[in-house]
Amino acid sequence: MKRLLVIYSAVILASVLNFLYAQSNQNLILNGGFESGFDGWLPLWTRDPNVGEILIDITTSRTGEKSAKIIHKGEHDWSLNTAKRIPVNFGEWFEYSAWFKLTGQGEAILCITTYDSKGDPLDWTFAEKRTGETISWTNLTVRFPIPNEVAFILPRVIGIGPATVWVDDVSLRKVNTTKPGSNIPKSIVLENNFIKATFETEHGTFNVVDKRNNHLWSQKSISSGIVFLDIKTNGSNQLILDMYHPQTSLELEAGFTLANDAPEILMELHSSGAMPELIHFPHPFVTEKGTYLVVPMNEGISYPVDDESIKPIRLIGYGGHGICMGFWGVTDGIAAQMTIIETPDDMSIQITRIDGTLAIYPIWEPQMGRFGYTRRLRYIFFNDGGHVAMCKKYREYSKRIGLFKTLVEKQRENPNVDLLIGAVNIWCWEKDAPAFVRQIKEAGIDKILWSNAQSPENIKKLNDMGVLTSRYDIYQDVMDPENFKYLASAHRLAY
Ligand SMILES: [Ca+2]
Repeated sequence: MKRLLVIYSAVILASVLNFLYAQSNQNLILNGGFESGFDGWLPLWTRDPNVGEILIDITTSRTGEKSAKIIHKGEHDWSLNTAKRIPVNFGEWFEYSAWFKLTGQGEAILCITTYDSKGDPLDWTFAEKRTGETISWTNLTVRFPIPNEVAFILPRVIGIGPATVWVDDVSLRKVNTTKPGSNIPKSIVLENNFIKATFETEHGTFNVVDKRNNHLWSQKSISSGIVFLDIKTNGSNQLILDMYHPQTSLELEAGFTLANDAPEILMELHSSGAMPELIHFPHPFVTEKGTYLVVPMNEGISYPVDDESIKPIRLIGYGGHGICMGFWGVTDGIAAQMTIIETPDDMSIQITRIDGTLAIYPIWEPQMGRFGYTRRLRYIFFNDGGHVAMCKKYREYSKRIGLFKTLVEKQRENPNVDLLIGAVNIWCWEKDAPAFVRQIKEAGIDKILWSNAQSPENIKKLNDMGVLTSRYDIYQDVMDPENFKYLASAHRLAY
């Protein structure tokens, strides 16, 4: 399902959330319970031909006597649309709800398609919520405000993959609200001796000028689904955004604080409550051709941002096969922008492509199903030093949080660390490792880390030759085997 880029304008609501649970109005969906057959609904659409059918099931219902039953055998998506687009106004709030039963591998998704005043679609799957297989009738409800530029909405039930899905009691109700409040400025400026950061309230993006070299760092909005409710300042150096995330029904507050005496902005994201979906925020800084990303994946990788062979990828912030240190950055070799992830435990970074060049933004994940603790990022701007300046900055930060330990300090505890410094890391399945290492040494390589398993006799021979021997052990799967059934996959043996 392709999601169209939607740009939300800021909405001020004088009293943000007291209306959410206010008395609901009438159901705007005709025949949401399918008691009159398919009155008010369009025929089922499927992406692949001849893979889906829909019927009224008179043996299964949540209320009344009937429900809609969709039998879909295709791998791709299907859609059941209401027949009429509903005219809406900027700032109005709605509650959209339906009940589902589902068997099979696929998913059912409650969502809204938004349209502008010309009738052109803006977002095919705004305010979506989804379910996989259910045990009994399951409710999906989403509450959302109408973003600026949206003139019509079309409530839909869609799905993806093979499944049998029953739908009943679909309702869309306008929620009583207070009207949007006074206007907010188009932009808000945070400025110190180093940088001038202008927050554009229309798109929710920063333009940051580094005053030392006049370099402009601009963010571009992604389709995050987040709606801004209120934007205010706290003193001259802090910007506070009140936001709403329809997919999770979470209220969010983001604070951006400019440092007094450094080219740095601290972002803090607060919320509380259950977090059933990921949150994509804030927007990425776009990159320019000729620059390169700096990503601490494994030993560290830099990606030319205009290299088309590099595919978008999501990297976890908290473990192997993700990033090994909590930061990312971009540089032209001199000027640089770096983001230190001060809370990397429940998040990922997404490398994406915007207007042809690579860029990175954060994705926040739940902490045991909830938003949990305050999430923090620190933007840092360099006028010189490129990726080396970034690394030095991270070194300074790692000292502050107690992660820093030099090789000299490690060597005091384990003299073999000396063998590691400057060593090649050999991964090799050669059975006669000593003979192979002898050849490597004859070729002029003195320092060797041998990483693959060998017999005890061979290990001793390697050690006697001055080779550091080790093996790749991971401990993430050391657990009661009874718990394996709760995991998607598990390594049975450390290797
Ligand atoms: Ca019904």
